[in-house]
Amino acid sequence: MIPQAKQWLSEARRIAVLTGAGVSAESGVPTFRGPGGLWRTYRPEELATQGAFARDPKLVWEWYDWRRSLIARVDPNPGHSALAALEDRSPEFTLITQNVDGLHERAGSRRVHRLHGSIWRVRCTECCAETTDDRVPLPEIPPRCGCGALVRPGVVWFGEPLPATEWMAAERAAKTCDLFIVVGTSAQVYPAAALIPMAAQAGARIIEINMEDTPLSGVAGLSLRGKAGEILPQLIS
Ligand code: BV8
Ligand code: ZN
Repeated sequence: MIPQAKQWLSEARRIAVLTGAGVSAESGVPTFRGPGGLWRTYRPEELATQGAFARDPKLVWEWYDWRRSLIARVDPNPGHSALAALEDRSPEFTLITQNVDGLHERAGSRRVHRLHGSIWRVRCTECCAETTDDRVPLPEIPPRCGCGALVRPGVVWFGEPLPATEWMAAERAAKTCDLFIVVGTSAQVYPAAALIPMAAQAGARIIEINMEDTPLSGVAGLSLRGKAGEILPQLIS
């Protein structure tokens, strides 16, 4: 399967990649739905919402502060680096990520479309000022804006629309690429997962890299079972 995937890679002119939490797993960042992905007894769908934040901003920020402190201690893994190397040598390359950890950027990826925002951005709930705040741990929880109001994490919560420019760029890449590589996502969160059938519909070849089957594995022409940090470097070697 690897030789076939390498062949597709060499023939591709326009490459798009969609990543999920699985590409950061080997860096030590727990995934959302896999083992160790849970935090205390909560599920992401219970905490990553406006309702949870309105009810208990302190609890939601404790979760984000825990994740931020963990992410600050880890490094990009060979999977992130392989994608950065692939960008450097491909004429047209678009990286679309659902991750908010910033590890693609730290690995050297330049054109990254972050569909779900960034855990390092914070936005004021009153004056909407958005800034980068990468202090770990946060000096006060929940953190406040200079105007005195609460700030929220600069991520897209369940029930919230994705940033329009990022989504449009992702759609355009899915519709125009000739190779779409899906790495480390359970393909359960929409509209991000819709990019996969969208690319297939537009005639792109689909390669899925995952430890296990996903609901959209059937759409992939090639499914490479294994760790992203091991498979991606093989693909670009
Ligand atoms: C919206 C940011 C509308 C926050 C996140 C019912 C049916 C269908 C859809 C819905 C529904 N009910 C509600 C919806 C919509 C909802 C949704 O999709 N829900 C799902 C749960 C059913 N979507 C939304 O709400 C979206 N917004 O629809 O708005 C709208 C429109 C207009 C106007 C107003 C409103 C917003 C979705 C974004 C939510 N925010 N994150 C934060 O991070 O705190 S989503 C969250 O899940 C993360 O971003 C994460 O990236 C994402 C997806 O998870 P994965 O990345 O796939 O991670 P997961 O753990 O699931 O899987 C890991 C995979 O890696 C596994 O497959 C595993 O096998 C693999 N793996 C593990 N290790 C490795 C590996 N693979 C390779 N190598 C390894 N080493
Ligand atoms: Zn403010």
